[in-house]
Amino acid sequence: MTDLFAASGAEELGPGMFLWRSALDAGSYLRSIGDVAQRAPFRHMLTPGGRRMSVAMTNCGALGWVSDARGYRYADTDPDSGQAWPPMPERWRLEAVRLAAGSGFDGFLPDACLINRYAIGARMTAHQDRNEHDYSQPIVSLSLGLPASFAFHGLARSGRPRRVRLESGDALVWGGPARLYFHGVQPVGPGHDLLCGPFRYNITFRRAGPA
Ligand code: MD6
Ligand code: FE
Repeated sequence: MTDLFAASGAEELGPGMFLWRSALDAGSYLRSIGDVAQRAPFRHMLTPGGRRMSVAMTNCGALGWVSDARGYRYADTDPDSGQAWPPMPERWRLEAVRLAAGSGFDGFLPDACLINRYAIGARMTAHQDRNEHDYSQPIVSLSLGLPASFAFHGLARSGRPRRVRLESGDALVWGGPARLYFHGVQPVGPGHDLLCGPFRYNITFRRAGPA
């Protein structure tokens, strides 16, 4: 932890990666997730390779991340309903912008918010987030519910990753030199969270379209 960020409460995991422990009111987020999911239900998308993802997903905001046989991309409508994604709650947007600024990324303009739901055993294999237009914009990632081990490499997938345990209420901000790091989530272990039950939720804010 550097002295600079110790005062503000963030731990600098590496260049461009900031971990804010216990930064969030998990209960308030969970209620808003329920509102989004009522209009755009969680679904297990197909990978371009034809596998069903173990993580269930939905989106809010102007653009939503989707995957199907045609590939990964952002879409301005929910392919299951043909309707626009539910709006991004303004409180969420403000908190994402605040966390980004507190991590040194001023001027974050999120237009996409992906909500991941992990049941016990669900995981995410190592990937890069590179479907966005502007890599100068950071990613803000919020964790709720069951803990998970988040693994990150560098710019290559090879080698042993570093691991960090993400707990309910933690926020991870990354950008700059870390923006294109490979990363993934180890299978979520059995457990029961007081608010979220047998689930982990991850909310990621991104600038997907041109700034
Ligand atoms: C997750 N997160 O924590 C998956 N990507 O469930 C991500 O894939 C991710 O947390 C980019 C930046 C932050 C993230
Ligand atoms: Fe990612």
